[in-house]
Amino acid sequence: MSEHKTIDVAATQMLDRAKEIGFLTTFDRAKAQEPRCTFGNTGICCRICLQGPCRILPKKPGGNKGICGAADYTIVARNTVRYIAGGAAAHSDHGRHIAETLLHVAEGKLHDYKVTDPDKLVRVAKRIGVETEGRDVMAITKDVASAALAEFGRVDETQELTWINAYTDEKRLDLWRKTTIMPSGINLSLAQLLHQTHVGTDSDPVNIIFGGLKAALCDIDGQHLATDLSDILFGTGVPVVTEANLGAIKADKVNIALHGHNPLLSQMVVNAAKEMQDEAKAAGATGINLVGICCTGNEVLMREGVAIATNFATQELAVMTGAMDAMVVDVQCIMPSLRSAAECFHTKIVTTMPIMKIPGSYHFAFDEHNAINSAKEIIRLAIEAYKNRDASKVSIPEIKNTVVAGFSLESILNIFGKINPENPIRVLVDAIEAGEIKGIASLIGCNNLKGTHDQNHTAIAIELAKNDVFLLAGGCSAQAHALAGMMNGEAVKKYAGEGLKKFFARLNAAAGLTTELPLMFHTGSCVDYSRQQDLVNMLAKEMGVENHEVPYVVSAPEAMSEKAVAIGSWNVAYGNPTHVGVIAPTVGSQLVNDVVTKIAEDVFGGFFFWEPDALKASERLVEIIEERNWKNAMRK
Ligand code: NFS
Ligand code: SF4
Repeated sequence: MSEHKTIDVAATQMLDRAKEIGFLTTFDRAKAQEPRCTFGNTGICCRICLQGPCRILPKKPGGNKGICGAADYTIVARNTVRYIAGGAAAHSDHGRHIAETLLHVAEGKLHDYKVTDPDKLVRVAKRIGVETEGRDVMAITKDVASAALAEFGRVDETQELTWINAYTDEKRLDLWRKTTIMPSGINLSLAQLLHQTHVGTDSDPVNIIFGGLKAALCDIDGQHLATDLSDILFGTGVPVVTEANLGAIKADKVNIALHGHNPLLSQMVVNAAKEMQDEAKAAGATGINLVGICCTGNEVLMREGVAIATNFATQELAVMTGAMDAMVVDVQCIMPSLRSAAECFHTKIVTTMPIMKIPGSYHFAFDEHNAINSAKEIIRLAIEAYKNRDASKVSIPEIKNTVVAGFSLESILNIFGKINPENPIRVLVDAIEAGEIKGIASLIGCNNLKGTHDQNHTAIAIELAKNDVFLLAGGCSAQAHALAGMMNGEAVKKYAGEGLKKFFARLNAAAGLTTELPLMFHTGSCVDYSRQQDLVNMLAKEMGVENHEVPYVVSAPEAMSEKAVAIGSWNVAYGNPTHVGVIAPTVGSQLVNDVVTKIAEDVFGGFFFWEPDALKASERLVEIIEERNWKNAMRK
């Protein structure tokens, strides 16, 4: 529909605006990268040592291997698992930061953070085996935070990670033990994987992939503790109504975008903003308006109802509105080009973390010991910037959609519990067994400009909904649905199949919310995907089947980041069929590609498949769900 490769109308308007002012966006840069190098695209380029880059040139004598003798399968396997290492490092380091903060709260060293959800604290403590009876909140907090931190430094290989052990069923754990992918410590596994893939260490592709899966289990472990501890610190999400798209940026307010991933800072900005409306008014605005981008946006959406401005691929376009006064960023998925985008306007890009700086942008070292004051100073920077805003340059697309979000596992079960208080998860199982819904799909992952921005996210959601698949969503995928107006009750009427509509009608009648439930339940940021897996684990138990028998699929139509590779990989290890909408750089080795798309199913029950076509992908996803249902019926 547009030369711009996005389905988002607001984004299209802003891309025209970028063109007018001569700013080259990520969409232009994506075009400039074409055509891609086939070696890199298929994964057969190795740069692991300084003799490289080595490419696989099968027709040249001596060219069918790297200089060291590494074959295509070794090169492809090593490249793939190094993505996992990067992703798991990012997720778990985020988790470690939260754990450290929680420990410091327990030790009385931090005053701007507190235990907001003591019930969750107790639930998590019980789950991981921390004594709760007769103990005070801070003592429990200290033990829970210490248990989380212990996940990182553990080097005793006779021990196992606490979190995945506590949340995963015994059969699956045994399978991981048997396949030697059960990790002991996060740092250890990640270091071992880098060692394993060093020049001249492992050349066995299957062994390398198993090393990668071990790291992927560290990823879910780090994710799970990040979610649990964030909920303890900031509260567990409950359904909220808000809005999404660039129209959520307000011309008459000081606009601050919260972008990145870590709620430690963004939550403080939310808290501080509540107290600082008058300062914004004194500067001539009508108040402060916060909007979210990427997963920090999802964090404050879940807990505070902060509106979504946009998702990953269109982050520069929030600046193009000319009304963004400051963009406060922490870590991950923040485009370095934001600074040049900001230079066209008055916008301040504020980096806040010691490991994330952008040359030429403003760095404000965030200090947890002085968190609220740090957040206030950042807001003051935005208010100052607002004073320099050029009204003639402001053009905000008048596009925004209603969003119903905030579906933590607790809030999902709470809704089901309105129908079946004794056994909430039974509600979902009954709906599956009655054929009202076919199964469940999680729509996850990033934006990837190898395709059209947001197109496949929405197309797949529509197809699955039509086929009565109950949808969960997270990360930038959830934001795609929110931006497109699909995360509300209207979308159920428009897109859900008859069975799914009936299911929603029953839920709506019981839920007692002031709004209708949305077409997909937004479980939060990518670091929160353990909420989805926990639901699947509960389903398996209630259905009396194993994880890989649950009618459940995962789809990441625009997977992009290393984190996405790690997430996809633990999904496969859990037994989940995982669709990826871009052709993965494993295709350069038939062997490795077969291992992850076929053999994985024999071992774990989960597997990857690559399918850039939304309709074909949806058909396959529905088929997989139906096949699992059919097998479950046969077993009875
Ligand atoms: Ni997930 Fe969230 Fe978005 Fe991808 Fe990046 S923000 S952590 S990695 S791009 S979904
Ligand atoms: Fe080439 Fe081997 Fe070095 Fe890779 S590790 S760059 S294949 S010599």
